[in-house]
Formats: sequence, structure tokens, C-alpha cells
Amino acid sequence: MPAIVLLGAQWGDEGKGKVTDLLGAQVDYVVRYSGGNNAGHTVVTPDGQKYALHLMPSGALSPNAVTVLGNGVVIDPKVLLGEMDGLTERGVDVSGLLISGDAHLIMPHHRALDRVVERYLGSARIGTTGRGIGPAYGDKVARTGIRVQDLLDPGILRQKLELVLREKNQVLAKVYNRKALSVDAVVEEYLGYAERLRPHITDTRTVLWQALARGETVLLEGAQATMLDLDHGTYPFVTSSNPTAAGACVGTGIPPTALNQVIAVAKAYTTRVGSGPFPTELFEEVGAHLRKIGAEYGTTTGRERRCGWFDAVVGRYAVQVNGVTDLVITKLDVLSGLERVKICVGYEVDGERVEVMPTTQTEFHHAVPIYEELPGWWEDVSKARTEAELPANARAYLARLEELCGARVSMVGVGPGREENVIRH
Ligand code: 2SA
Ligand code: GDP
Ligand code: MG
Repeated sequence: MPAIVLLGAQWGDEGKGKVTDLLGAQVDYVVRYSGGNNAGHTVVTPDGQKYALHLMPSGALSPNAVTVLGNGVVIDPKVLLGEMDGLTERGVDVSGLLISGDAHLIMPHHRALDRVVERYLGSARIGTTGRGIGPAYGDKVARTGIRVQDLLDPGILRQKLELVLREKNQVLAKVYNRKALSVDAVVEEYLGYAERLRPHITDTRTVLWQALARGETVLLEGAQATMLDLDHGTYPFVTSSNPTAAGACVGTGIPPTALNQVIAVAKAYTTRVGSGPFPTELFEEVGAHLRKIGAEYGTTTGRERRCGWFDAVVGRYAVQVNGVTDLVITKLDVLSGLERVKICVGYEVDGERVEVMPTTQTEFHHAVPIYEELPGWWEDVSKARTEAELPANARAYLARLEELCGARVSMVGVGPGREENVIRH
């Protein structure tokens, strides 16, 4: 009864969507367990069609995989329905999507607060995607959230909304000088979504337990990544959920003992979008080169991604915190053509060498990377499908990443396409 977690090892956009899509043909269920439409997961099918998925699990393009939004996801129903319509227009069948009644809804006040709070934070802003994610999870924790199941009970929906807007409208109007929201208008809008979502809403926990009991394979697809985890990431410059492996259990109801495999996806270098510390960030030509060749722009917001060298301290940390069994290194092709490649093997923090994540964020902000330099390679690796077809220097680079991170590299991405991989046996 395999349950597999697939997650990001760095600060996101490692290529999780591509890898999930690739595995989609071999699994029975693909389940999102955290985050919302802050995620942007890119899938490029063999016929060259590109899909940017935000809420739909990246198994959507695998006809035999059932897609599920687990209880840990926050759902903006307007965005979800728009995405479902867009996929339907492109001939993708989304009718089988299952949505947990316990998932929380992103409401208009969440979007409004996300944007206005960021503005007020000024230079201390998180650099959120502005999709209402933090405020929605905040209400969940404060127990004032509105859940998917509330869409099925108009009386409860109104009652909860009246209560929560009593406070949020004061905050919006009095603190932030923004327009208050009308309960009637929001109820009417959301009841419209309810009609369309009703057939998809179910007890996904039981569905998944039964699937596992039948011996079917469930792939739990992470959004964002380890270093953006609310508890284990670079707080406060994180997202408001738990993308790490433990979050896959909380966000679906699948018990920890049912997990058999944890696949962590890491880029052959590092990117980050939004604010926060990033020790190996490159500001000069190499950073711009990686951004250009790697097309490093946000899949959801189009923002420029910050680029830097591979950070093996982060890699090791991700392996530890997630219990990683397999590493997938993506975008190796982007490093072709560099004279030398660097790997961060440790940090200097206040004059001391450390090889593990510093204890405090202040120390992490001050961490200066200690690099190991390896010779680069010039060859185009995008046609390689076996390890033997990779240049020796690229093989040496991968071997060093594997050694430093402490987990086996079982696949290497050499291009955005579903087939553009080197599978290691
Ligand atoms: P939020 O909106 O509250 O989750 O933002 C909090 C931090 O989390 C980061 N974050 C992301 N980082 C990388 N990729 C994400 N998805 C999109 C993509 C991002 C985009 O696939 O490219 O298009 O800009 C994602 N979502 C959230 C965010 O940058 C904040 O640092
Ligand atoms: P995710 O959020 O982890 O799913 O990643 P994104 O889709 O936001 O960003 C990853 C980007 O890299 C997408 O544009 C992918 O199509 C692309 N990509 C994934 N793997 C590879 C690879 O091995 N090589 C190249 N060149 N691009 C890749
Ligand atoms: Mg992404």
C-alpha cells in the first residue's frame, strides 16, 4: 500500500509539477496536501503543451489518476473553477476531482488583507503571492475559518461570515482604510460556487484510506517547499502551511506509518522568489545567466526569481527534516556552459564554520557560504537519458551533491519535457 510524498527541497519551483506529472501514469491518486493557488506547477506534455497548475494537482493530465484536494489545502473557489474550466476547454477531464469538505476557503477578506498588510509592511514585507494564503491559514488557526463543507449549508455560511466580517471589516476600514465587504454579496457569490463544487466535495480521508487498503498508490504532492515551511523554514519569510513530509499526513489524514517513500525535488542550483535570507544568492552575471537560461520567473505571479548556487546545507537539512528516500535533481541542463560550478558545503557564521542550519534566523541572515568549486561542462545534456550519456564533469557534480546531501539521486531533469530525464538505476 504505497503512499509516496513528493516535495520541494529548497525554496520552491524545483520542478515538482513536472516530476508529479511523470509519476502520474504510475499512481492511482495524486493529492495536494498544503498551500493553495500560491503554487504554480508547470507540466509540459510530450506533445509540447504547457500547463501551469495552481490548485489542480499535477496528476490532472494523467487520465488514470484520481486528483484530490486534501483537508490541508486552502481553496479559492473562483480560481479553482476557473482552472477547471480552462483545463476542460483544453480537453482535460477534471470531473473526477475530489475535494475535502474540511479544506478551508480563501475568502475575499483574505485576499484584501494579504495585499494591504504587505503594503503596510514596506521593506519588511514577506513578498507573498497576494493570493490570501496567510490570512486564510491565520483564520484556520484562530478557528474563524470557513470550510468547503460550509458551502453546503447556506445558514452556517452566512452565520460564520457575519461573525468573521464583523471583525475583518473593522480592520479593513479602520486600520487599513479599505472598503468593508458586504456579507450578502459574499454569501451570494460563494453559494454560486457551491452549486458547481457540490459534486466534488467528499470525505477524502476515507477515500484515501480505502485506496491504500486496496493496495493502490497514492502520491502526495507538495507545494512550495521545505525552506518555506511555517515551522522548519526561514520564518517569517515562509508560507503559512507545512510543505514538509509531516504536513502530508496532517493535510490528508494519511498516517505517518503509511508513508513508504519521500521524494525530494531540488534544482541543480537554487532559486527563491519573495523576500528572506538566501546565502548563495548571486547578484552579478552568473545569477542573471541562470535566470535567463533557466527561465526563472514565477509561474503564478511572473516575478523574477532570485538565483544562486546549490546549497548543500539546505539539501542536507531537507533530507533530514523530510526523511528523504530519493532525490530528484532538476534543471541540470541549465548549468551547461559554465566554466566552473560551485556548491555551498557550509557557512561561516560570525567567524565560525558551520555545516548545519544555524540555530537562529539572525545567524542564518549572516551566514556566508563556503564554496567548493568543480569544473563545469560545455555539452548540451538535454538529449541524455542515461547516466553514461552525461559528461564526466556533470556526473561528478551529481555525485558530489548526492554525497553532501546524504540521499540517493534517482532521477535528473535535463529539460522541461516529461521525457527529458536521466533515470538512474
Ligand atoms: P504566500 O503567498 O503567503 O504563500 O507567500 C509566502 C512566501 O512563500 C513564497 N511562495 C512561493 N515561492 C516559490 N514559488 C511559489 N509559487 C509560484 C511559482 C510563485 C510565483 O510557482 O513560481 O509565481 O511568484 C510560491 N508560493 C509562495 C512567496 O514567494 C513568499 O516568499
Ligand atoms: P514547481 O513549483 O516545483 O512545480 O516548479 P515550477 O513549475 O514553478 O518551475 C519549474 C520550471 O522549471 C518550470 O518552468 C518547468 O517547466 C521547468 N523545468 C522542470 N524541470 C526542468 C529541467 O530539468 N530542465 C529545465 N530546463 N526546465 C525544467
Ligand atoms: Mg512553482
